[in-house]
Amino acid sequence: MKSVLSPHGNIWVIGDLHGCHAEFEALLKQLDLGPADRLVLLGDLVARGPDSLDTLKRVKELCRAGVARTVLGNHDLHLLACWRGFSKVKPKDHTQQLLDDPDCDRLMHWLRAQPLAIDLSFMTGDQTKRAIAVHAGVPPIWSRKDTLRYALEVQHHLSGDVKKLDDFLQNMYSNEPRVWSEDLTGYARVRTITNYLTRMRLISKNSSMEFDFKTRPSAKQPKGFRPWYEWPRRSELKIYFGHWAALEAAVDTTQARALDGGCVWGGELIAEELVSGKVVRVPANQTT
Ligand SMILES: [Mn+2]
Repeated sequence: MKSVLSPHGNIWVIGDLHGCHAEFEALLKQLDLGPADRLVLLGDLVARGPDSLDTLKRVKELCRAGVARTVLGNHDLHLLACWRGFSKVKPKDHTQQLLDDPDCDRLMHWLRAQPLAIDLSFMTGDQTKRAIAVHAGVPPIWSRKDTLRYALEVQHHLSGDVKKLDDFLQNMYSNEPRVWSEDLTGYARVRTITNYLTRMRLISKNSSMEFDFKTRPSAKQPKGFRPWYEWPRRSELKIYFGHWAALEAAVDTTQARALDGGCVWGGELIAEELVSGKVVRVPANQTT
C-alpha cells in the first residue's frame, strides 16, 4: 500500500484555486491523470479569481467521480455564509454570479459536506509517513489524530441539518477565543477549531492566534509570534497547506509544505506529488 487515497496511483496535492478555472484545466491537462491517480485540493476553491462558478462545478464533478477530495478554506466558508444570508458578498470576490446560478443550492449543499482536514498518511517501504491536508495549518499542540477529530466536529455542524448549519455560520465570525483549550465548548470551541484550520498564520508559543499579519514572514512580526509551522511539534507530521500566498510556496520542510503559489495574484498554480515530491506548476493566465 502506498496511500489510503490510492494504493497505486499518484496523489497530487494542489494549492488554492480561488476561481482560477482556466489554470486548473491547464494543470489537469499537464497532470494527465491515470485511473489510479488522485487529487487533493487545499481549499479556497472560490473567490477573488475570475471564475468561481466553473471552478466549483469542476471540483464537485471530480470529487463525485472519486478522483478529487478537497478541504474547506476560509473563503469557501464565507461563501456558505453569504449563501445563507449571514454575510455580504464582497464585490472583489466576484462570487455573485455563482450565488445567482440555478445550480447554486446544489453546489452549496455539496460544498458544506466537505471536510476541513484529510489524512494523507502513506507507506513507503515498511515505514508509515504521517501527513495531513488542511487549508491554513495545524497548531503544534495538536497531533494528527486530534486534528482529524476536531475537524470532524466542525464538519458535523456544517453538514448537519440547515438549522445547525445556520447556527454555526452565525457564530463563525470572531477572533475569540484566540487560544485552544480542550475545555472549550459550544460555538467558542468549533469557531476556534475553524480559525486554526482555515485562518491561522502567526501564533505564539502557547498557540495563541494573531490575525492581522498577512504579508511575507520576513516582514517584522509582532513580538512573541511566529509562523505556526516554525514552532516545534511533539509528534512527526507533515502538513500540506495553502492560504498564505505571501509565502510563495517556499516553505518546504519535513513538517510543512506550503502550496499556495498565488495563482490568483499573477503567481502560479502548484501541484506536488505526495510520495515522489514531483512538482508541476502552471503560471497564472495560462490556458489550455
Ligand atoms: Mn485562505
